[in-house]
Amino acid sequence: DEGISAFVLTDDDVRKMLPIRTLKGHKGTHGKGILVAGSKGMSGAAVLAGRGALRSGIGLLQIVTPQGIAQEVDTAITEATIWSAPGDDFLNEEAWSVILKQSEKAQAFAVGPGLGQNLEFTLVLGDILSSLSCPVVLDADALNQLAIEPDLLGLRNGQGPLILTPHPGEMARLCECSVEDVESNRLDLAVAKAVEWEAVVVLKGSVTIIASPDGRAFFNPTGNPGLGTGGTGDVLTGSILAWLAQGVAPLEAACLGVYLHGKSADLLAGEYGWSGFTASEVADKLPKVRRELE
Ligand code: NPW
Ligand code: AMP
Ligand code: MG
Repeated sequence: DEGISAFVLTDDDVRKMLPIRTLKGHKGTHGKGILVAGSKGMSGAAVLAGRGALRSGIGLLQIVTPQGIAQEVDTAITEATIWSAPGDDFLNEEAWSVILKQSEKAQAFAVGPGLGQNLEFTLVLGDILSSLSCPVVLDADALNQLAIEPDLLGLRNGQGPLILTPHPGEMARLCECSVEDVESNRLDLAVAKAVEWEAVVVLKGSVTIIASPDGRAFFNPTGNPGLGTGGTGDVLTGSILAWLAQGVAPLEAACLGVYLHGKSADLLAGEYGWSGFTASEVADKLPKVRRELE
């Protein structure tokens, strides 16, 4: 489409997006991020997103998760602090008071991995979008809630930056079309929706597209089919959260997150080929690929 400026991300582009560490930096200056994630049977999504955030250098990670799985999440991810919110299997509407209490000092939020389908959370999502002025990443079940209740997006209304990270199935639900429609029209659709929703749209897939609300788009050249395994998207969400918390601007945080996530998978593919590495391993290689880029 001649109206769209699209670029392929390079090492040089992404290197410039990395936050600079100073000798006196500490966990406060490295940023605090809040992850709202997990439900019964999907505590792993919260753990993997948390791992993605920690391996991307977040200063402090706080996880808001239903009390029924809080112990599991706490045990699995030693470095994060856990805020258990009311709810055995899923977060309920009382989660908002916990999130609000945590929001004061946070630089960024990520919401959605493993939350499950739970209508009570729709109200919480509305509060998040209308009240939090720091960048908010919406993934997985937060996107599914948006697909059911599209009016929620209007609540953002310039309140603060928004980043959406749909895979083609989630994008199809959001756009009320088929996965085939999404896949045959990826660039135009990602850009149109980024403009319409005033959000950075990360349309995941074999070539992930990062679309900016100003109409630009970036193709990600890293990654491989080994990423087609459970939990890799959750790791990406946590990683983007961490770049935001470290002060990287929304579009750059999305590009940085996607690019390094793919590089990490490419490093693993060098050892294992295009299958058999896991989402946790993708998270764990992030510092190494970041180091190689610096
Ligand atoms: P199909 O089958 O091809 O028609 P869902 P989910 C499509 C959590 N997780 N290209 C595809 O459609 C997540 O965080 C928890 C084309 C497929 O059927 C969520 O909260 C884990 N199509 C929750 O699970 C680890 C594609 O979308 C459908 C596509 C549900 O998320 C796993 C699947 O999407 C998981 O992350 C592509 N590249 N990608 C844990 N350990 O706790 C997807 N589709 O129904 O949104 O299910 O993505 O698994
Ligand atoms: P999710 O479906 O939310 O777990 O996200 C899957 C992640 O794996 C996204 O970052 C996708 O871009 C990535 N991914 C899936 N399949 C491929 C592929 N064939 N090539 C490169 N990346 C992929
Ligand atoms: Mg996902």
